[in-house]
Amino acid sequence: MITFLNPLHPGHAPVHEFYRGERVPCFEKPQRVDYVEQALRAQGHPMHTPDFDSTAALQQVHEARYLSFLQTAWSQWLALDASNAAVQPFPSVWPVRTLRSDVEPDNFVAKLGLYSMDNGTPMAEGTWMAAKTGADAAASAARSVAQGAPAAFCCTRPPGHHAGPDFMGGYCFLNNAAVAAQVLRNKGAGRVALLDVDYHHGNGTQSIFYDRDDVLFISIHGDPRTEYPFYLGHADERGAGLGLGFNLNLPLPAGTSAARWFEALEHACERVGSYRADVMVVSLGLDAFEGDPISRFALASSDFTRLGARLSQLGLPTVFVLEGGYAAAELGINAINVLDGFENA
Ligand code: OKP
Ligand code: ZN
Repeated sequence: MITFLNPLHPGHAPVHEFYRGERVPCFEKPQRVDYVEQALRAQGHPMHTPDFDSTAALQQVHEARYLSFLQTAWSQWLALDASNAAVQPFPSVWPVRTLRSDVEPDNFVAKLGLYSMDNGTPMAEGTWMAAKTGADAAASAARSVAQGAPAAFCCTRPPGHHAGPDFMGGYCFLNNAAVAAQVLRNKGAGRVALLDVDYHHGNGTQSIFYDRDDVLFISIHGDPRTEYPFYLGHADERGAGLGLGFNLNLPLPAGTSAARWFEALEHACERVGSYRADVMVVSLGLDAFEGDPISRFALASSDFTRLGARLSQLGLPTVFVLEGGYAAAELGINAINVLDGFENA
């Protein structure tokens, strides 16, 4: 399967995040994509550099003031104090209910809070270029499918599905899957199905497309009553306005078996079929894996082959976009299994 690899992902390498109030090494680390790249190369999968600029699609799925903040965030951080080069910025204050988010403050940390949903999304010097080039990789994969490729894989980090119209969060800055869906629409697809199989609900993607009927969003994920991102992803969120009926959440309890997970996948596939999608984007999180250190589903590596095979039965041109998955050493086999399952079915 044609694969677009983000060559600048190693530039996004923050050192620590917070867990139970303590600093711990980042789960979302460059080795994740290194393992996937090694597995793809070992199988002789063709590997391409991003060759399509995502700027236009980014401006359609994100707000302008958020994009300009993200692009300049590191230089703003350094402008506070040159010694900030050695430390990571974190937000410490947020405009929750009754506070104003329409006025952008001058204070950098206040801006960071305005544009963040959590304090779990550390930045580094190369974050903007890594995220932007990752969005380019997603746009490139979408273009290749729009031009007739049966499927394409965007191999990138940081992930994207928690990033909303004007906020970062959950290790995500730019919503790569939303960019892919938007590029497919821009290139003439009438109806795009966007299926998110990451363990965590794709709140950012849902929010971006919530009032639209041209992109059907479906997500299978850990129940937000107990699982991140907590404040979105319930079954009663069905879309709004024109988009009513075009958002489908299938939350499952932490600890759900693979058998029950595949029942939810069946439900998702039925909806993709009834939507009569022209093309599909898959937010391919690999953290439904039984060995994932921060997630609680139970898919075995062989189940990822079954996932790929089931998706191929939909008969749709498909863009796969890598999202989460933190059992780094197993990401290679699990990613390969999805792609091989899809191609060999
Ligand atoms: C991103 B993706 C613990 C941090 C947990 C949230 C998980 C983000 C998952 N301090 N951070 O959907 O795989
Ligand atoms: Zn996840």
